[in-house]
Amino acid sequence: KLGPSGQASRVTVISGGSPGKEIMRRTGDAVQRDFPPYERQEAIIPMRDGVKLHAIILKPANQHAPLPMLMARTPYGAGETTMASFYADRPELARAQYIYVCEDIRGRFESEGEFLMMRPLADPSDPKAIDESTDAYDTVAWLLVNVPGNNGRVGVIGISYPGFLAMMSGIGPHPAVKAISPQAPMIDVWKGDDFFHNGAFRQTYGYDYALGIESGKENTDVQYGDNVDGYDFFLERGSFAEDVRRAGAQTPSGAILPTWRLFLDHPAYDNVWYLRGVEHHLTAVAVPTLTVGGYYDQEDMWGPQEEYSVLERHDANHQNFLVLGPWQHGSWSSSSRHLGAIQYGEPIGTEYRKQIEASFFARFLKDEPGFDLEDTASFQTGSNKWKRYAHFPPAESTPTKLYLNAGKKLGWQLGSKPTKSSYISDPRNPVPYRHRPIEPTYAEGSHWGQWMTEDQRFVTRRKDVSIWTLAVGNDLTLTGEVIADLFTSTTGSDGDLVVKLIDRYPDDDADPAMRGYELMTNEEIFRERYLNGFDQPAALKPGEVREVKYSLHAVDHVFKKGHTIMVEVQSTWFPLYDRNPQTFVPNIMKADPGDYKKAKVTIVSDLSHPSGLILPVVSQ
Ligand code: PG9
Repeated sequence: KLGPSGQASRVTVISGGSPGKEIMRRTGDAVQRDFPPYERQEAIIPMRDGVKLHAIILKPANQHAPLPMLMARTPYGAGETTMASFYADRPELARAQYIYVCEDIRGRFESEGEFLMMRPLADPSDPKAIDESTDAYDTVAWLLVNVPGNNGRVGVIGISYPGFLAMMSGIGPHPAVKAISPQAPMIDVWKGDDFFHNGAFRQTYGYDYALGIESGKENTDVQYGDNVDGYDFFLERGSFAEDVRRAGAQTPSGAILPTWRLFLDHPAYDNVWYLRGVEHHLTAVAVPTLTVGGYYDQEDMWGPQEEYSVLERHDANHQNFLVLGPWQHGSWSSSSRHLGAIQYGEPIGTEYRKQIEASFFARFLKDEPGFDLEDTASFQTGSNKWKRYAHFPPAESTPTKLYLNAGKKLGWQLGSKPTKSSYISDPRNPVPYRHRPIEPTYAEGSHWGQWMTEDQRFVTRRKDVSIWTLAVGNDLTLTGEVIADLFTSTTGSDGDLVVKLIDRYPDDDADPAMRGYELMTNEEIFRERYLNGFDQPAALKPGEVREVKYSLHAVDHVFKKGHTIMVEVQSTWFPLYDRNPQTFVPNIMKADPGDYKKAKVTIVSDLSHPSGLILPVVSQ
């Protein structure tokens, strides 16, 4: 059965026997690996409030000396799939010999208690209060006493939800926790991770993920219907409230799924989301922390970048490390030499796992030499080279504005001619975010994992997309954060802006598959009702020009000579994001069909409105 986690669902054990010799199949390549034999045990671990959590423990069968424990906590089932992920996703760690522990979190699979999506941190002054951090603490305390042969040190690792749980283990950590690796952790599901980005609701993901995980203790497959394209499915229903109504009873009691309820009742960044925002609680680097993220992570790209940069402010002891690469969600566990159309030239996941991940845990859990990362490792696309930086972004990265000039040209100087570009954004005909048909997120054969590297030519001819270009004369290296800074107006009283930075390959590229290819390097949405603050939705004044400035996240890419830089702006990105009615309504989740109106969106660029992208230029 496919689980909601891309990570967990990619590996299937097709033949077992001795746990030391697993034969595994990954999407696309068959792998047989030999591992030292491990013995499997199950444990029931009491938490401070009496709730018992279930865990699986794998111990190397021929263990001669005390070993550290490597722990993952998960909502996706600590059973076979997750155990296989230890062998398949982290073979270097499996071979290096750790006592591996995988625990079902509260309310999931075989653990007792209630599951709460992204459980907020509890009040630390209340000794009875529980959260994911106290559960990790209690689990470690129990393991130290009850698992013979451990060396008294624990590392915590996980991707995505388990990445968030790894980060939680490092907040008020048990003293035995000596290293954590939050990988693609969601840090704030409203600001930039799974459920909203800058206030725009991730309709397909919010719908699919909550249904997949909250309709029962185990994962549920989500269907839209036979041959139903998600674009039509969500367009026909309209608002999210209508999606929920049409889904019917999702729980035995008939209650609405708890996370759907949160979406419906808390569309803005109120206390419900603020308390779940991990960034507000990161006040110390309590243990060495190796954060890993993908430049093409379709789920949690924001989390790792935000986590690293907040921790960096508290990193007096240089224990905050970052690895970024052109990976989709969790794909550093694969040995692939490419992601969709992007060729890396080498299996960069394997290199990362061997040279950084395995040596990080060996250093902090076993005192072995070899971990030589000063601060950040990043795989730079375009040059296809690993880079190491003393800080991210590196000191030599200079924020430089690339202006939107007249004639749909980009320029390093603001043009002398004022310019305006307009399009009609129609919520009844929204711009698709990827090629259709759009399958349920985790359905078999879904293209969810690769959409961010899709060739954008499928939308560039649309009339509701504005484009500016610049031919690249010399190789242009960008390393750091890209910021959109646009001056826009709309005839509506609400609206969304979507900005993409694209590397267009030349028509005569040496690789025939890449000729004319339009590869996004950065992209993001902003819901303009939140221009005064994420907790203060307000109507826009029709026709008024306002500045919309927001982050398009980090990049490490060389735009090669002969390529073209493109900036694209549009106002819908469907059904990844719900449609903005473009008429201000108090709660978009509950908008009526009549609220969705066409609007004319204008992007202005002149002396007093210098629209452009602020780029982290390293060299050109
Ligand atoms: N991206 C998934 C997720 C994390 C947290 C909340 C909701 C979804 C995951 O793969 O775990």
